[in-house]
Parts: sequence; C-alpha cells; structure tokens
Amino acid sequence: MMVTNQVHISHVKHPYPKTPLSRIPSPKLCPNKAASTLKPPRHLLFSSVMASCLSLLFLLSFCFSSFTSLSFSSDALLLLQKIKPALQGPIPPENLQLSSWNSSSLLCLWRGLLWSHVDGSPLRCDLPAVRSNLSLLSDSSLQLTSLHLPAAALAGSLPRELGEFSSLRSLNLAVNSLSGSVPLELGNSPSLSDLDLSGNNLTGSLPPSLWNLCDRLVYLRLHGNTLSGVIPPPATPNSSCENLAVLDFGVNRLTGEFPSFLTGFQSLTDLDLSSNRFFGELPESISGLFHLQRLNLSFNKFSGRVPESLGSKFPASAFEGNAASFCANCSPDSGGLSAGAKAGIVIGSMAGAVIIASATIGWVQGRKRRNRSRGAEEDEMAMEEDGNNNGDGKLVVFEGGEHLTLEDVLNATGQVVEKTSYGTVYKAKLANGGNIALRLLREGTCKDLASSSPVIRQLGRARHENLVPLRAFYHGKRGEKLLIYDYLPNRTLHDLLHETRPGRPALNWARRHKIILGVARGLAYLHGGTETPITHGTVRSKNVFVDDFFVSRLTEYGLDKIMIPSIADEMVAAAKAEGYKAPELQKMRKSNSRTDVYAFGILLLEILIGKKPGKGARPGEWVDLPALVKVAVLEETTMEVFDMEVLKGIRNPSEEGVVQALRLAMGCCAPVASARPDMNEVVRILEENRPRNRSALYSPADTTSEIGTPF
Ligand SMILES: *[C@@H]1O[C@H](CO)[C@@H](O)[C@H](O)[C@H]1NC(C)=O
Ligand SMILES: *[C@@H]1O[C@H](CO)[C@@H](O)[C@H](O)[C@H]1NC(C)=O
Ligand SMILES: *[C@@H]1O[C@H](CO)[C@@H](O)[C@H](O)[C@H]1NC(C)=O
Ligand SMILES: *[C@@H]1O[C@H](CO)[C@@H](O)[C@H](O)[C@H]1NC(C)=O
Ligand SMILES: *[C@@H]1O[C@H](CO)[C@@H](O)[C@H](O)[C@H]1NC(C)=O
Ligand SMILES: *[C@@H]1O[C@H](CO)[C@@H](O)[C@H](O)[C@H]1NC(C)=O
Ligand SMILES: *[C@@H]1O[C@H](CO)[C@@H](O)[C@H](O)[C@H]1NC(C)=O
Ligand SMILES: *[C@@H]1O[C@H](CO)[C@@H](O)[C@H](O)[C@H]1NC(C)=O
Ligand SMILES: CC(=O)N[C@H]1CO[C@H](CO)[C@@H](O)[C@@H]1O
Repeated sequence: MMVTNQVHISHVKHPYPKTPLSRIPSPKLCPNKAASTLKPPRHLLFSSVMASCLSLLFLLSFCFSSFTSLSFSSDALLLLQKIKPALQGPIPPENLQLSSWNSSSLLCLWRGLLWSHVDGSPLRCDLPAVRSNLSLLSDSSLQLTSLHLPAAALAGSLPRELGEFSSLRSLNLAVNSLSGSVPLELGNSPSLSDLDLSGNNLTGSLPPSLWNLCDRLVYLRLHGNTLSGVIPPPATPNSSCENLAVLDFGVNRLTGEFPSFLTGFQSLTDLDLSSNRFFGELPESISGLFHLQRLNLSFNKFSGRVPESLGSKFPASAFEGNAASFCANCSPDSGGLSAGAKAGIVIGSMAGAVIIASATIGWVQGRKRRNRSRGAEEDEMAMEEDGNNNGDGKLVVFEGGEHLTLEDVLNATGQVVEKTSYGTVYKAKLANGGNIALRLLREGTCKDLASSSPVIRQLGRARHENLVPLRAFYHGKRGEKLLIYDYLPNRTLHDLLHETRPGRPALNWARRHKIILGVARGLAYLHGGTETPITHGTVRSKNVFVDDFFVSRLTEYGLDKIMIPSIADEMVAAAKAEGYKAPELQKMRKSNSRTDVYAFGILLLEILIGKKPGKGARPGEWVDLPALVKVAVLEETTMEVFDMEVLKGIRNPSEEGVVQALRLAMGCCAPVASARPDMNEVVRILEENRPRNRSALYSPADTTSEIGTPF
C-alpha cells in the first residue's frame, strides 16, 4: 500500500514529462471522443476545438502522461493536476474542500466527487471496506461521474479539461467566485447532463459548443454571472435538446432577440431569461412550449405583446420590467396618480412586485410631534379611530421607540431588504440619520385591528437580549400595518452559513455554539418568559441576526398570529419549502411551541451540517437533514455529516459538545411532538455541553483569516 502511495506521489512530481510531439499517441483528451459525438454540420466547430487543443502543448503532454501511466486513475490525476489548481485560484489560503483532493489521502475522502466502475456501477464509498481501500487511487478504471462543489469558495477559473472526463454526468460549481469564461471544451464533454455554474463571476459569451451537449442535457443553469453577447444557436437547425428540462440564463448580460431556437426545446419545464438585455418581440412559437411550468422574462427590453397563452398561464411578474406594452393582462388604468394618492403609494401597492432600490416610504404633511409618554400606547390602542382624523393612520410606540414620530416613519427613505408574499422589510433611514427596520404587512393580510392589536402589544413588550425589539407599530387607513424594529446591519445566520463573501468570519464550533445558544434562549423567553407565551412561528436561519460578537437575535416572532388564516397558511407553506415545518403541521395549521422546537432542531442541524434544509437548488431536490443524519448513523459515518469547519481544531467531538448537540437536534426533530424537549431543557443541555476552548470564540485573527471558507 505504501508503494502505491509513493509511486503516485513521485508521479505527481513530474506532471509534464518532456516528450517529443511525434511520440504522442492518439490523446485521450483531444477530440476523439468529442468527434464521435459531433454531427457533420459541426465540423467547423470541431476543427476550432482541434486547433485550440493542438496549440496547447502542455495539454497534449498531459494527454500523454495519462496514457502512459496506466497504473493511475486518469480521472484522479486530471483532478489533481489540472482541475484543482485551476478551480482553486490564487492561493493561499488553501481551499478547504480542494485540499481533500490529495494524493496521500483515500480517494473516497476527496470531497465533492462520485465515481463509477468501468461497468457503470457506482463506487460504494459508503461501504467501510471500499472507503478504506488505498488502491483505489491507482485504479485506472475508475471514472468520475459527478463533481459537486457548490458554495465552496472556489476562486479560480473553469479549466478546459473539465470537458475531458468521459463519464462526468453532473457538474455543479454554483455559488463560488469563479471568473473567466465558460471554456469551449466543456461542450465536448461526452456524458454531461447536468451543468450548474450559477452564482459565479463568469464573463465572456457562451461557447457555441454548448449545444453539443444538447442530446443529454437535462439541467443547464448559468444564473447570476456576467455572461454577455448573444446566445449562440445550435449548429444543427431544429435541434430539440429533447431531455432539456431546465434552462436558466437569468441575471446575466446576454443580449439579442429572444432565441427562437429555444421554442424547439419541447421538454422545457423551466425557462429563465430574466434580468438580461434581451429585446424585441417574442416569437409566436413560444406558445408551443407546452410543458413550461415556470417562465421568467422579467427585466429585459422585450416589447410587443405577450402571447395570450403565456399571459394567462404565468403571473404578471414573469413579464414585468420590460417595455410598458409587454405585460400580461395589461389593464389600461395604470395612468397618472394624483399627488395626494402619492403618500401611500409604496405602502399601498405591494401587489406589483417591483424591485425598489430606493423609495420614499410615504410623505405626510403638517403632523405635530406628539407627547410620547409611556402608557399613551394603551389609550391609543383603545381608541379605534383616533380623533385626529387627517387620514394618516396611527403610530403606537413601545419601550425604546418613544422618540419616533409618525412623520419620521412615513418620511423615511427605504431600501427593500426582504420580500415575502405577505409583506416587505425595508431598511429605512430616518431624517435624523438613524436607521430602522420597517416590516410592512400588505393590506388584507392581517386580521382586523381589534384582534391583532393585543398580540402586537404583547410583542411590543417582549424584551430579551436575543430578540430584535419591536419599537413601534403603525396602522394605516387602508389597513396596512408597519412594524418598526431596530435595524440590525449585521448578517443573518442564513447568510453566514450559506453565502461565501469575503470577510465572512470563520464559524468554528465555539461560535456556532454561542449563536445557537442565543437562539435557544430567545425562544425559551418567548415560550415562557412573558405573561402570555408567544410562539415564534417562523424559526429559520433567515430570521436570526448575528452580530460581530456572535450574539444572535430572533426576528419575525409572533407574526403568524396576526395574519388572516390564508396568509398564515402561506407562512406554513413557506416553512415547509424551507424544511422547517414540523410533521404535525400537515393536519393542524397553527404553530405552537412544539412546532417551534422542531424548527429549532432543523436550525441546529443546519448549523452543525452546514447545509440548507428543504427545497434544494434544483427541481425535485430535497434536503432532509434529519434523514441525512439517520443514514450517516446507520452507516457509521456520523462524523462525516458535520460541516468541516465545525470539527476544525476539535480533538474530541464528544468532549466539546458537538455530538451532544447533534443528539439534541435529533431529539427536537422527533416526529412525535410530545417526545420533543421544551426550550428550557434545550437551553440547559446546550449550556451543559459547551465547547471547552473559549478562546476560539474571540481570537481576533480568526475573523478574516478564513475568507471564503466553504460550507
Ligand atoms: C495531503 O494531506 C496530508 C495530510 O492530510 C498533508 O500532510 C499533505 O501536505 C497534503 N499534500 C498536499 C499536496 O496537499
Ligand atoms: C481495492 O480496490 C482495488 C482497485 O479498485 C480492487 O482491485 C480491490 O479489490 C479493492 N479491495 C477491496 C478489499 O475492496
Ligand atoms: C467580477 O469580475 C470583474 C472583472 O473580471 C471584477 O471587476 C468584479 O469585481 C468581479 N465581481 C465579483 C463579485 O467578484
Ligand atoms: C426545420 O424546420 C423547418 C420548419 O419547421 C423546416 O422547414 C426545415 O426543413 C427543418 N430543417 C431540418 C433540417 O429539418
Ligand atoms: C424573475 O426574475 C427576477 C429577476 O431575475 C426575480 O427578481 C424574480 O423573483 C423572478 N420571478 C419569478 C417568479 O421567479
Ligand atoms: C407629556 O405628557 C406627560 C404626562 O402624560 C407630561 O408630564 C409631560 O410634560 C408631557 N410632555 C410634553 C412635551 O408635553
Ligand atoms: C419629508 O420629506 C419631504 C420631501 O422628501 C420634505 O420636503 C419634508 O421636509 C420632510 N419632512 C420632514 C419633517 O423631514
Ligand atoms: C483554541 O482555539 C484557538 C483558536 O481557534 C486555537 O488557536 C487554539 O489552539 C485552541 N486551543 C486548544 C487547546 O485547542
Ligand atoms: C453594528 C455592527 O455590529 N456593525 C458591524 C457589522 O459588520 C461590519 C462588518 O461585517 C462591521 O464593520 C460593522 O461595524
């Protein structure tokens, strides 16, 4: 076994043997395979690929080396020599995921990869005997079938060799910082059916070879890059890409008319061309995409009319942000507004989902500053229609919000922070320079004032270190409601866990423990620390703010109780899509403290595993965190479910409370509600099982040294 390793290492040291060109055998990497998949009309393309390939001396010498060293898995070698350095980008710091691709570690421990044997059967890395097999690295018959490193802080570029894996079916490098262009050679990949490069910084135009993949391609996602130019048409006319279901080019800088060849892709179920620079009219033939379930053409420069069949099938938001004529079921009444109507315009018209970069929340004249003494709140709530009926609505302030006036609030300029079906959160700047967070509940979403005001008043009294305090409440004439909270500039737990941004602090176990303990304490307070228990209702990582000291603060608590039933249902449905919904909520709609505990359990798993629960990025994908843990426990690979960052620097996971936290999370996610612990118990268990290394919490050097650590 040692011999294998040594041979391999010594091989790696000489990746590019100096070889005369004449001795190079028919190289695997160059387009033999590609050629066989190309149809005659593509010969032009083929020769350009050939040319670029021939010009790459080093590439050819690599072809040679992989052919002569039959004792190595050529795909593994390709990964080590070409893919890893290119994806990694400038080092240091060394990429945590890619560092596992290492000639001295077991092949099964290389992150993000799936392999198959030559007969197509998958390599069973879940079996301990296979996992510990040292000879796999040198098994030349193993073939890479899947490379998934989403959100892995990859900072390099896409190497052309990505197109050379003969059995690679699925390539997902979404949400990284990859730059450069999509290499032409990727189009020659013989087996690729699922390509996701969304959320990177890819530039340049799409390679025409893309459609060489047409016959096998099922998913193609390039959302959120900086790709430009016209989408090249397939080399063969009337291509149907008959398996292609999802095509997402949204949020790029692509231009040109609607690519009419797309209407021949009959299997499309999802088509996103939003936020690009497409222009012109849609071809009538687009109506022939019968299987389309999701369509987004918003924020382009499309003109003309939306074909009726599309207009009736898809919401107006699928077409917004184009020429005025380009709208579904356009109604001609969207004319001028009187100056008087302007005041409440933003507040009132939440239906059209417009992205407002900066908007005046409202404007009210001549309102005098009121005496905001404590206790006034009760009177105001009691008075249904305040005598001061100039149509402004009412502002009720709570502790810490005494300085706010209606004028301040309505005159604040806002920036949309988050949008949901029932409302919008703004970051609003007060005239005096301070910031507040405004949660605007769309009219018609709340119960009437009489039944919602006692709940809101109760929320206004809740004060705890781990809650974002509600400072005031505005009730407008049209029934719209504004909840005014402290504005917390710092990030949500969701951002911290799932978004790689430069400057993101390292999330070692000590820090994660502090965050989750804060969440637990906040929930325990809501459930038992106030006169009437409050159910949070929407525990999820997006509703947890985390500051620079890893103090967490819950927001959006208690709101489901003031919503009308159909909106409360929508909130439950959203919780389901995000994977936080307790099983018993199928039957019963109202959240309670036990369903909060369930959602907390999922949140704790999310923190430990580093994966986003619920609906995955692709259709049909579902991340069931408790199931993931159960499988890992059965297969005795429990330690592998943890996010790598959690275990970093931890010698004994059960002494540091990591294992206990996993057990606790599974207890909280018990399918039977009565088997779940209550939040006080959760707090106790977390407090008793603390990480020992407290210095890991505050080590200042750690704050930025881990830029882009993967999740
Ligand atoms: C491979 O990993 C081992 C330990 O896991 C480490 O000592 C070695 O430096 C790594 N080699 C490379 C080339 O990254
Ligand atoms: C280890 O892998 C090699 C190469 O794939 C294979 O020939 C051998 O049978 C495997 N050994 C075990 C114990 O599975
Ligand atoms: C994307 O790339 C461009 C130029 O290559 C650069 O200016 C820009 O900062 C990059 N954006 C991100 C988010 O990395
Ligand atoms: C492509 O389709 C058009 C119209 O459907 C037809 O006239 C043309 O002959 C087709 N071309 C090929 C090569 O099939
Ligand atoms: C359509 O795309 C826009 C911009 O890319 C996005 O904001 C919007 O949420 C999308 N709408 C739907 C229904 O997916
Ligand atoms: C506000 O009202 C309180 C009594 O409710 C009174 O003592 C105080 O002087 C008033 N302040 C102003 C500025 O009117
Ligand atoms: C409110 O905003 C308007 C225009 O933005 C401005 O003219 C007015 O002075 C503001 N009122 C206050 C009290 O700041
Ligand atoms: C504690 O954590 C710090 C920072 O992560 C680390 O440098 C130190 O080695 C750790 N100490 C122990 C005893 O693990
Ligand atoms: C109020 C506060 O904590 N602000 C901090 C938010 O985070 C940024 C960096 O991520 C700091 O610069 C701010 O001071």
